[in-house]
Amino acid sequence: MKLTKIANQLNEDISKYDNFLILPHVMADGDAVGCCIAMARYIKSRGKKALMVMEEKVPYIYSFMENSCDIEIYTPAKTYNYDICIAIDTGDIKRLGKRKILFENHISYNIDHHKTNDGYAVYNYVNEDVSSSGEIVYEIFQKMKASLDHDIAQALYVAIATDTGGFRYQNTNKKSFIISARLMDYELNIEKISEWVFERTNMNKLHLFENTIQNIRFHCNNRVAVSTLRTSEYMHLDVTDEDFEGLVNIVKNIEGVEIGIFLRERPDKKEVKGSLRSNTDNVDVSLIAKAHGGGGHARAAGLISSKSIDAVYTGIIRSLNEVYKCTE
Ligand SMILES: [Mn+2]
Repeated sequence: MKLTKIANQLNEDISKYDNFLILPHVMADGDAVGCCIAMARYIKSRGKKALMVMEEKVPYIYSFMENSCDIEIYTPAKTYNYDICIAIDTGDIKRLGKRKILFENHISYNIDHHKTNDGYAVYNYVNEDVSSSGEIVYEIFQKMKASLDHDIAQALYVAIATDTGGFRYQNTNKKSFIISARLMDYELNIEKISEWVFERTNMNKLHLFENTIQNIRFHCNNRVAVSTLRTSEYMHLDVTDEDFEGLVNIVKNIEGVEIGIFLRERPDKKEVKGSLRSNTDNVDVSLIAKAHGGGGHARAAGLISSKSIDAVYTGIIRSLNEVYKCTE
């Protein structure tokens, strides 16, 4: 679907229907949380009911936006009454976790920027040429001539700022700055937002840093760096999924490294979560991730696997050995 078409369709549906569910992907990041808050708050401003339904609670670093809209953690036993379901920043239906059942038999929207998106909704808008879903949601609002407010602008700014790594990653483009500049019209407190989202740390996170650095191993003439965290290494710490965000950057940022990979065991779910980053146009990590059950972007991709951490590690290195034509 084209941007104008999805915007018109959504505009009509907001006028026509009363109850909306807004869904970010599992282990929601700043883009997903920000976009969903913006969308839920906007729909509510049109006098309709909009509930953002999360798989897990809002990560602490985004909790300062929690009161901007109605948010709940998904309860399978509960009956949700709604007409329309909107997934944002969610590359495929599996990324909705247990909530994928909410998507069935309803009018559904899929608004996203992951190039591996397979168009799983009734109405799909996927644009892989933008930095973030935040840019897309902003443009949809523009087309709809939506009136924004401080909290909507703040949520969209967080979406764009986090997916661009604070306007540092390769996906940062002119439009990311222009849209962010326009959002500044709503008197955003950039210092406060940045402190919440980018600056804060704690002792538990420092322990994760320490172990991540200790476990770094190199492959393919030091062009590939991998670090791992096993459950046994962090079970004693009071950490949640969000505390592992960004650890992949430790390996990605090493001088000379082209591919940085971070793998960790998730204790409760008996699965392995992997983050893959590429510093080069020569290697598209979304293809490597896809080959191992994940997806994402050329420079940043991820996967969740039910195999052992050693099996995932070996499999990924085997794929990269083929790409780099090396043997270790
Ligand atoms: Mn995103």
